[in-house]
Amino acid sequence: MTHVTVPATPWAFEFDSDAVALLCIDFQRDFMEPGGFGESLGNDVSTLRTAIAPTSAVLAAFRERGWTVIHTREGHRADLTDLFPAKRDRGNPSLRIGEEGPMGRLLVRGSKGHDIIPELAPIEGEVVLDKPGKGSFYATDLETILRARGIRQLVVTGVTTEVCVQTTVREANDRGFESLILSDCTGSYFPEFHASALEMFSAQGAIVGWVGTSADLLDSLP
Ligand code: TIU
Repeated sequence: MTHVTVPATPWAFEFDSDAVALLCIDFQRDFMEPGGFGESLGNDVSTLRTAIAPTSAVLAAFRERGWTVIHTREGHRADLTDLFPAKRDRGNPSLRIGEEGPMGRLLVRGSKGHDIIPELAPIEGEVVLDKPGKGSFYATDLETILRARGIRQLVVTGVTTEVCVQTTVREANDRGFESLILSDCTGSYFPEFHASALEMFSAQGAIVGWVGTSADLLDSLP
């Protein structure tokens, strides 16, 4: 077991290696590549790509040390029985969830668009968690998996900062888990939302969590 202290905002984030997990949230083609769900909403998906290289470095560091890695994917059953009409019918996208796009059916499990991008693809032994909502705890067994392994703290990466990352770290916080959100390993289609979500996490004495960088984390590892 290794004890690690990472410089962070509002103060250092400390964790034990056997009680921490790296969470990689929704690095899926549907959000990161043209032709997917993110683009159907009118977004420029290239804005998220800056998160790939730093997340890849953190992933490599966790893998080298044999520390827990968990990947999440937002998506639905092929028959869409777990898709609320309120989610399906929201807004005026060019394609709706479940409709056929260039990467298969949008946000449907098993389609190409639902896959995690090859740069950050899971490897054998890592947890891959499918979720129907924005939060990673809602309607999943994530809390059970974390508690079964004695995990109390999360290093959080993923997209998008103010949607699935924000929802997940708030859910984690209310369940007693502590999160270090890596600013350069998260990304949003809206730079101003990215910046303000990060500020909200660590304000008021880490009311939701801690914010740091991949460089500070990597420099802190033995
Ligand atoms: N639209 C958007 O910014 N995000 C999502 O719909 N899902 C995730 O953040 N994964």
